[in-house]
Amino acid sequence: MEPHEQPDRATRTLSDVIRIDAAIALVVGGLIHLQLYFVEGYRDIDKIGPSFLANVVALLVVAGAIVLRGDLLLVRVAAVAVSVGTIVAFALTRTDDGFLDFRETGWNPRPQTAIAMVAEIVVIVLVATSFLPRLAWRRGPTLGTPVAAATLAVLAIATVGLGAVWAGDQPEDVVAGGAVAVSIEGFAFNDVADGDNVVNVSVGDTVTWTNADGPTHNVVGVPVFVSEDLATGGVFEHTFTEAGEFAYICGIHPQMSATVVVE
Ligand SMILES: [Cu+2]
Repeated sequence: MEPHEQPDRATRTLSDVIRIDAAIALVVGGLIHLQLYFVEGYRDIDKIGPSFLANVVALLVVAGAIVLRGDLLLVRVAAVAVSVGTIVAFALTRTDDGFLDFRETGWNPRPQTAIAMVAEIVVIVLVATSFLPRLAWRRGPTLGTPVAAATLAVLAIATVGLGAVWAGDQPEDVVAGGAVAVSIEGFAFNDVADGDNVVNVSVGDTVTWTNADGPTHNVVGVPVFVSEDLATGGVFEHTFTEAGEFAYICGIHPQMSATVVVE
């Protein structure tokens, strides 16, 4: 094709489809964070909760900007920056230092983490195609006002609607059993009796941990007691046969720490 020749209709349509898909991928990434915030209890975590909301807002604003003015370099750079930032934040939470005092391991929470990461990578790849001359994003007319308005309306309704549904869909309180019960809730270990993260028991007592959170947690008190991964409602028990102070953490979120004191 000659440099001055206009892209044919099929190529222009493809470029518009890619552009809308990039906006949808951005919104998917935002919805994942919105769901984690409301349903999975991330709103209870200092700094991470607000940062999830900030991420949702950033992804939505950029998605809207891409639909309306994806021709602007600034908008496309912002889309890539937000996606790369999300991936970097994910990676930092997997390091020993964590991110915003928060650590998480592996691909937890599943499957949201994997979906969000795929969405961010899809955004970066799709936006990158807009730098190819043939697939350049233009300011109309093929992506006209009706298409842009309809796309934005669908994305906005999906976000507000799902947000409203999720805001009302709190994890139900799980009543833990056992003589001494610890509820894992709000990314913390809470003695059911007094809410404290230290439980006092006598030798021979059994402590029962119940995961009342959305995300998976576990109980790691090496070498005395180690649980499997506990999904919501999952229960772990351990009977303490020796006196002592036993510190433990969640192996998935190592900032979650607590102690069992056996007398
Ligand atoms: Cu945990």
